[in-house]
Amino acid sequence: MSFDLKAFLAQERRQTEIALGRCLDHPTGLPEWAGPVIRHGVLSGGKRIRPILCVTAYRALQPRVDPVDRVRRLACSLELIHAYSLMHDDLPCMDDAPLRRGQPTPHTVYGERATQRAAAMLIPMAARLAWNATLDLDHDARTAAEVVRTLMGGAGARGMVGGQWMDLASEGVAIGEADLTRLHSMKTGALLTAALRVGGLAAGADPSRLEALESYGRSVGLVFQIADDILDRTASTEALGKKPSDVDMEKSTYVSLLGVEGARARGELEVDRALQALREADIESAALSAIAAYVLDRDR
Ligand code: GRG
Repeated sequence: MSFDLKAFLAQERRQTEIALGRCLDHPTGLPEWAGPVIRHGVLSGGKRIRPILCVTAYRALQPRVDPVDRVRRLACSLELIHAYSLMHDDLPCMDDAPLRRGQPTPHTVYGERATQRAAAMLIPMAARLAWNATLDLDHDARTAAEVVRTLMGGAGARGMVGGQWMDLASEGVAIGEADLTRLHSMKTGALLTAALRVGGLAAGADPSRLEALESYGRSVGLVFQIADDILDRTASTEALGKKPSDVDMEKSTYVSLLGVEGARARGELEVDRALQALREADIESAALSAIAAYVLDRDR
């Protein structure tokens, strides 16, 4: 029987959004003004691919249905980090983007200062959520600490923030494929990889399976960026829900280095690597396999 990825993703996205809404219902210690800004940044659409990967990795190793809502709560911590990064990335001092997902970006509605600050509040909120949700899954403090370390590692200077820094530093500079891959492995790949590892840790995976999930994540992260570069060159503003930006910013991309066909071939190679990592660790998951291919073929 073939796997209906479209239905799976739609269902997972709905469940993730319900869980995200609950996480934001009673945030502790937030000033009142920050609530609407955070809700706008976190709840206005998106593919929710990071929490979906986290829950899907968990299910691949631990098919017990019972605690899936608690795993989903844990998975929301990844989306909070992702949301903060997009809120900052769209600010006038960065990409200066008025639109994301076809909707006005938070700073165009609430102003720059409020958006900067509210987005920063999402970082400790995500760490606290990851800690509490891991303990709620009956793991001990050691595992909870490892989950938080994984999340913050993916988000930090050796992960997403470091990659963003490299990206800013390379604007207007021609960089080769090796540097481009390093940059994106950090900027986009590290948080995706963290999502898989967090799912694996929640499922109590052994080190070899954790490594396989991370290897899958690294490959899917690259595929994700390659697809982004292809879409940036080939898709319309309406289809993307934002203005394509790479050419304006004079950035090296997989498409500028390899052409659309070459970039696609590179993406296909990486999809194969992702699937091989799962096979070698005996991780059978129709969903993870289908997601790897979808990430390359997505249209937004
Ligand atoms: C100032 C150095 C510095 C860092 C601040 C802004 C920031 C932290 C990091 C930005 C990281 C960034 C923009 C990564 C790009 C990730 C990416 C591919 C975003 C698009 O993700 P999708 O396609 O978005 O999953 P949706 O809309 O589906 O949620």
